[in-house]
Amino acid sequence: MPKLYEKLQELVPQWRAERADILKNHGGEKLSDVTIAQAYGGMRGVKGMICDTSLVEPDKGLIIRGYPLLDIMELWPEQTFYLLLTGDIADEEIKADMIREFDKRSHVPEYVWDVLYAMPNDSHPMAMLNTAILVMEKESVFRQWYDKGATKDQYWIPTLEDSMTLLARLPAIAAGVYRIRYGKGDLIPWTPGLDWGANYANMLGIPDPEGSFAKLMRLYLHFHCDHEGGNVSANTCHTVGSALSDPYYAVSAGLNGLAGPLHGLANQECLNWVIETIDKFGGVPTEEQIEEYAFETLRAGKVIPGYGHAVLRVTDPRFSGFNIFGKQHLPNDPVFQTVDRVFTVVPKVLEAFSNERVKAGKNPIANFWPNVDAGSGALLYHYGLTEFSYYTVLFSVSRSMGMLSQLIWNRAVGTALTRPKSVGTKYLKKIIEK
Ligand code: HAX
Repeated sequence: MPKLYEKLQELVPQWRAERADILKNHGGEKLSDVTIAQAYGGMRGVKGMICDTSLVEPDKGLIIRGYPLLDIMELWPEQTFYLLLTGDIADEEIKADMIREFDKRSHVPEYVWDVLYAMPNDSHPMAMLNTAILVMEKESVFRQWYDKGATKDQYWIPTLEDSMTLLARLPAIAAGVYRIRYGKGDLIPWTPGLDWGANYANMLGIPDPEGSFAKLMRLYLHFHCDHEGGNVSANTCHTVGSALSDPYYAVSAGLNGLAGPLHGLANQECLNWVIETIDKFGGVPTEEQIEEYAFETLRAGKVIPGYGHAVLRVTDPRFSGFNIFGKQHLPNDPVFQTVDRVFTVVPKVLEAFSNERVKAGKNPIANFWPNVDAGSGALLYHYGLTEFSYYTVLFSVSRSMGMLSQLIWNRAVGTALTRPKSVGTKYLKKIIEK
């Protein structure tokens, strides 16, 4: 029995007691008000759900179970998942237990490969990944337990089962998507005993004589794991899961949201913009050239990908962490150098452009700073992972840890079916008249 399961057996009753106590004694207290602008504006800032796995502070960024991300940069993804769920940092013994558990569950059924090989060869890698996840739904232990009449208080157990299996298989599936979609040759099998991140790196088939690409993959998978509960993918997974759809349905739904250009897909667009800048100016551009191209992009009505955020109001610590990695491992890489230079120029450009927007009666840009996607692509590119359209798949493998840990937590405490109330324009007009 994995140590994670034992730990959760201990924690779940405590979470339930805490929830019951809060509901009984404080259930009527108000969490937030909602304005009409928020209802039109993607419910930004409306506090309407509970998420314990992580928190995003506008002025600090990602905090996983109380630990600011940059304080726990060294964690391996196995520890990340354990931390998201339990709040504890797994020691070496628990980490080894998690590695063994993923090892045991890592075999991908043959029918998944049949489906992936049958997909059109211009399919988006995200569509391939999500299809592979959905096609495995028939194996859901949650669905089997539910059909056999499991009780509500047991739901988290088969949800954990499905989550461990799905996570264990994701690196092989995602690496398979890469090799199939981009004609990289045969699939590379999972290496027993190797950790989740290094296995993924190895199965992609990127040459890595010094093991630094595996290090990057562990970091990448750790950094993208979660971003509290309200972002598009987490919120979608939560909503679908609240109908007791099993984890295969729920995660696939969440990842379909991650495939949107304002969310996870942005990372394929960021590197594009950086490379375009290099191509346009024939090498690492000067600060003046970056400024010129940034204004050109904005005045053409486009966004600067990798900058701005719905919640953050500072440089994303994930960007800072990747920057530390880049300075250690690839300081002379021209793409990395350009990303670093863009960072010194674009916030000022966005501020100036935001002022122009305001003068023209438009919204200001709320955040001029880089988000996670601004720098990660340059690192991947350096190691030879140059297919931009694949980058969101890497993000997805990682983010599945966050979505699944939130799903398990919600099943454990018995969060209700999601059902916010919508209102129509007539209703708005009525309350405006009043
Ligand atoms: N470049 C140009 N304009 C920008 C901008 C940018 N980087 N960031 C925001 N704006 C604009 C918005 O488009 C919006 O304009 P309109 O009112 O004309 O629609 C205005 O500034 C106000 O937006 P905001 O309040 O600052 O930001 P939102 O919460 O609406 O949007 C986004 C947040 C991340 C979608 C936005 O900053 C953006 O489009 N950034 C570029 C794309 C990107 O990097 N996405 C990845 C985000 C990280 C992530 O979730 N990864 O999964």
